[in-house]
Amino acid sequence: MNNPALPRAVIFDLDGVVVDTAHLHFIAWQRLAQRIGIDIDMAFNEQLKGISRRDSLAKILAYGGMDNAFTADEREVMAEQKNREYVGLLNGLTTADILPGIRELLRTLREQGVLTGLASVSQNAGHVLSVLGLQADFDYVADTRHIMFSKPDPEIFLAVCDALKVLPSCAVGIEDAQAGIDALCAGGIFAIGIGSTLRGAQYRLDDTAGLTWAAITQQWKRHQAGN
Ligand code: B16
Ligand code: MG
Repeated sequence: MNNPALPRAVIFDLDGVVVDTAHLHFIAWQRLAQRIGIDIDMAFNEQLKGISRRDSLAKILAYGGMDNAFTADEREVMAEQKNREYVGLLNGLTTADILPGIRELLRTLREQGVLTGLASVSQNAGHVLSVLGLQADFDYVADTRHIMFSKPDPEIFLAVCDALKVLPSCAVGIEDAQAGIDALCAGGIFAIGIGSTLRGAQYRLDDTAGLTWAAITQQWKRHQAGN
């Protein structure tokens, strides 16, 4: 099937695309890592973006040479501690933390009749959306309980396409994580990357401020034309 002249759906990542929570995940992981003697910095944190809680902890332990230092039960406790820390940091979250241009883009997508989906691997996604009052802005929010594989596997994005009844080739996905861009590409979804270091996206922006429907459709058309 040929791709439509305009995208039929836009699928958003949450942390780092809709809301400025990516640094809160980092702070919570950094505190946990410090307690067990592992130093992580923001460059390392890039590897944790879009990665599930359990897989993030595994990456941190491997980075600190502690792959085999803890039992499965101890890892569960550590992941739970990180989550408590993160949820505590979310107490300070307000609508001012919605990233620039996102509210306007969501409004325009509604006006244009373009479907909206959320593909976050965060188990706190529902809570964050409700704090921000954004629940009604999404036609479908991925249910992480039914997602088996973490990004860069395309499963979560394909599940959202399925629920919205839109072919992957008719959708756009917006991501701030390399794992997320890789997942979109693997799923055959037009990838928009937010961040200066991302590779492989069809369109890349340094931040969300320029993320307008006009810019998205312009890039979509350019891509369809093969430019
Ligand atoms: P939680 P996204 C991801 O959300 C974050 O990027 C990642 O840092 C975090 O570890 C993951 O959610 C799991 O979050 O511990 O709250 O379940 O970027 O997919 O919206
Ligand atoms: Mg993200």
